[in-house]
Amino acid sequence: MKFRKSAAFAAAAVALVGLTACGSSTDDGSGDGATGAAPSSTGIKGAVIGFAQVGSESGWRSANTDDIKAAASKYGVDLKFTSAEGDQTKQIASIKTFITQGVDLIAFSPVVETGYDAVLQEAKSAGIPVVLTDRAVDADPSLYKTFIGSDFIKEGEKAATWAKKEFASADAVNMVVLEGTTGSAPANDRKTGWDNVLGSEAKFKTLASQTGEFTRDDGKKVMEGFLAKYPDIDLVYAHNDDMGLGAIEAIEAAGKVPGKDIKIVTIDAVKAGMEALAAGKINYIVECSPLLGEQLFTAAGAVLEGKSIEARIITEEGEFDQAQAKAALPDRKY
Ligand code: GYE
Repeated sequence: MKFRKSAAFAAAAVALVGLTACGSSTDDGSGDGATGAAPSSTGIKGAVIGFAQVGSESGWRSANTDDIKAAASKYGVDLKFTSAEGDQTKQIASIKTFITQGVDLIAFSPVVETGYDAVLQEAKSAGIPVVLTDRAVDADPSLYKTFIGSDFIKEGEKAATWAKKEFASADAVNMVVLEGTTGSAPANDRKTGWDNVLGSEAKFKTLASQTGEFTRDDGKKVMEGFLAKYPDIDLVYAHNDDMGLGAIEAIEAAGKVPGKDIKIVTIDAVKAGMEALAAGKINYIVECSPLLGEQLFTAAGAVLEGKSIEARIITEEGEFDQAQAKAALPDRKY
């Protein structure tokens, strides 16, 4: 159903101006990728907003949850927050509960891309607007007001562009991939982005690619399996910092030096990831900002005031090597 998602992006290209925080390749290191106008208090103050979170799988997710809760209290939103713990069925059930409760607006970050058509239709029939944050969904774009979040394809492209340069003089690169949650937008798109840049480069050989569920524990376990099977890994591409951090533990336990014997590139730039980068254990991180609270309530406020908003709101994100991580860490917000 890729067609429907591209339709949403095409719509975004011709959408209105005013709320966009368009991606830039530079970053002030503060980790605050969220820009744009502050919410107008008329639409948002006292509004009852249901937010169905993915879960608590990573440092990114914790920062995202904290930011949404903080922004809700800053703007006087009556936030009904649920966490699906990675279970789509549970997430759909809580969206249905929000519909029954008659909340003013529903926001959620879809666990995976598909399977939300019916519940989105239900919200629409009940007259409750929906805003997607962080992750995209493959559904008719008329079923939600906007999708706020990063460009995950671009993130994968940035990671691969670094790898291409880093291994420019190598004849062959043996790579393993720690994928995010299977079927989730960031796992799908970070793979697409990587392949856009390196898919046709024969010298990059993918020895193995497996999900580590975006968690440190699974990243470690999967990496242990890779290390047992392949003695000659040159590069780990981890779809998030937490799995990269798990991989570091596995690599060290195997008597190798992460960042030297085996290079690591990850996505997110949460504090623990940035610390590992500053220590030379991760080699490069592409940023994905979890600070979506301001953008969420700005968009929600506009929707509740009956204003039209952009179909796609993109978050700013940067990239970090070791020196940039060291410079950015003191001001890092998460
Ligand atoms: O990169 C990962 C988290 O959807 C962008 O989910 C988010 C991803 C993030 O678990 O750490």
